[in-house]
Amino acid sequence: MDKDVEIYIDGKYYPKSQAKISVYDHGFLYGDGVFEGIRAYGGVVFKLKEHVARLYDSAHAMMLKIPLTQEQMVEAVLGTLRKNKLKDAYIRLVVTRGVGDLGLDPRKCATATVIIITDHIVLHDGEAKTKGITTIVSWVRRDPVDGTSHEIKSLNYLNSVMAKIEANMSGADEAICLDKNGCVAEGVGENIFVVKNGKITTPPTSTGALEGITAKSATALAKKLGYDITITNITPFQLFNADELFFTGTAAEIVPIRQVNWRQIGNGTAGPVTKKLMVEFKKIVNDPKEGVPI
Ligand code: PXG
Repeated sequence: MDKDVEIYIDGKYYPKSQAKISVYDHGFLYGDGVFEGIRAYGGVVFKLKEHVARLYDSAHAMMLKIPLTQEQMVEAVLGTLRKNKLKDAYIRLVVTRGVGDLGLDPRKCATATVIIITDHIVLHDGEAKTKGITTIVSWVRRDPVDGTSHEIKSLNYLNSVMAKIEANMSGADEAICLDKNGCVAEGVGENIFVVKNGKITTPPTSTGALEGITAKSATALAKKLGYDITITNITPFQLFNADELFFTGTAAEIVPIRQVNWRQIGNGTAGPVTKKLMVEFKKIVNDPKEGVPI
């Protein structure tokens, strides 16, 4: 765990202790950049091409030019994993606007900085997966889609960080964020799903939620199992009265939610639909058809 991993910065590798960027990098000064969190399971990088495509979509929305093609980026990620001899890993892909001056004008940044961190994955204890986690609905609203929406996976995560702090201070495991109209958007780094009377719903991305790659997989699995999935507005009331709730995300995978603002959800443990989806998800993560082999 404390081994010094080799980190890719602009085509070169540096040991973790020497992997550094300039304090004039606009990713640091202004949060001007994009990122992806990706996982490798048993030698397969789950949905690597989809994550890279989303990175480029985020960058395109910010008019940030990435100095590699998507194919070169895929190869760079695989190369970094091979260099570190990792088969199960957490991958953080970061592209910043690059080094500029002390003004926010991106035209001062000649080239983007590309960083690939591949590290050992820190697994959370199994209790969250079997019993479910506790949550609070945070006062921190998701930025609207015409603001710094989470549709763009940018380096500005203060919105999520503020909500996470509130969860921490409340003794809850995670926070749920509402959109500006008071409907449910997502977690701080997870999408959210509701199960009620055998039907599954999830909020639209128009509330400012990220279009989650794990959410898409979970949706496909649920459909395969015969469940109806609808994208619709969800109120906090509907969360409180759900039969089951679960989060999806690269870090979280599929995790049951057993409490929202001190209200018990369903029978207060992982529900049957969530459990079925967790089993199916585990089966696909290291399938070469679902990702790219290292
Ligand atoms: N919403 C937001 C705001 C996210 O940042 C998700 C949903 C889930 O998306 P995916 O595509 O991963 O299913 C995310 C993902 C972290 C961390 O360190 C956060 C994410 C990914 C990886 C790590 O908290 N966010």
